[in-house]
Amino acid sequence: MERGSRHGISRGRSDAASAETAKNRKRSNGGSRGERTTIMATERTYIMLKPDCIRRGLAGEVIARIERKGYRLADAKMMTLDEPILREHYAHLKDEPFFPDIVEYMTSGPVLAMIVEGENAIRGMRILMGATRFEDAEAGTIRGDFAASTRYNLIHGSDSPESAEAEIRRFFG
Ligand code: DAT
Ligand code: MG
Repeated sequence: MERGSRHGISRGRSDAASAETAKNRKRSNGGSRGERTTIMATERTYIMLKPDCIRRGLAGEVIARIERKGYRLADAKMMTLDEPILREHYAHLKDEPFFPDIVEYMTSGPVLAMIVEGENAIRGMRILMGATRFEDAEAGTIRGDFAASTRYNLIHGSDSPESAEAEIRRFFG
């Protein structure tokens, strides 16, 4: 019954993600005694509630959505960011004309830095968050429901296994 194609979904994923999946691949004892000893493929992703999310009192709402999805908070801390860490974190945007605005916004108040853990949590959190451009973020997503601006978009989430690892190291060392 268990065919190779079931695991074929890992094709096309990055090596790191595939390795993670292989390491944690679902295992079952066959269930003949009704036991459920399934080990899920887990990932850890870096999630950050941005200053507008904290200021607007939406942290509880957003964390509730994350927890209702079935993900767990593995770690969390309030932080105030400075420009050097933002230059690292948003290195891919440092030449954009709006980069100074991002720095101003992201240093305007505390953020809540979190490690979120769960099955396929990296991609899953990006889906819960919604699209980067606020006009593309669908209703039902965090950004789609609460953000009316691309800059003030409430939440950051790692976009790949590589960035999740680097960002967790950056913020939780
Ligand atoms: P994401 O946060 O969805 O990973 P990103 O990494 O491309 O998106 O950009 C980081 C943040 O920079 C984004 O959350 C908001 C801001 N940003 C991106 N593109 C922007 C734009 N065209 N105008 C204003 N802010 C932008
Ligand atoms: Mg990003």
